Amino acid sequence: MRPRQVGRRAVLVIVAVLAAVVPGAAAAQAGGQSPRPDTHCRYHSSTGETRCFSTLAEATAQPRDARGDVIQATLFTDPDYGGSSFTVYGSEMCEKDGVVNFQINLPDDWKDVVSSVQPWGGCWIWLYPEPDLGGERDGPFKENTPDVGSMMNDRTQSVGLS
Ligand SMILES: [Ca+2]
Repeated sequence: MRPRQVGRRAVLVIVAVLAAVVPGAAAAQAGGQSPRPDTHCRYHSSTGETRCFSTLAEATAQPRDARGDVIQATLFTDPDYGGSSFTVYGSEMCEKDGVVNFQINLPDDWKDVVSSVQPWGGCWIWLYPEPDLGGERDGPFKENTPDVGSMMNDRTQSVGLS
């Protein structure tokens, strides 16, 4: 009996800690259409987990996450890498094999807001106006791009990494 009680308490403590460090995630869900200003999230495509912080430096502090996953891309809501950001961690660097190696459907509050992008991990970024890589895409964005251009500005709903 005693070990089980201890275990339950430990779980409660962990839940409380998680709730304390991810205020942005809760606020984004409650807020609806767009991320809160100055919310910096990291999305782990291996697990589907998203965690948000108050600065980009916090969101990208680990070149590799706890699973060893690498940063593949950062998306920004404003031009010139401003506003809120969404950093994608994936299982490995992209290969230059002519196909999209990774794809991400953006959460609802990150749809139709992306204005600038930074590729990492050897990836090129493709932006799509519909979920599941649907619609007429733009890219590849091979380098830091302070303005994704009129075709895809505030229209991205899914992202391909190649
Ligand atoms: Ca925008």
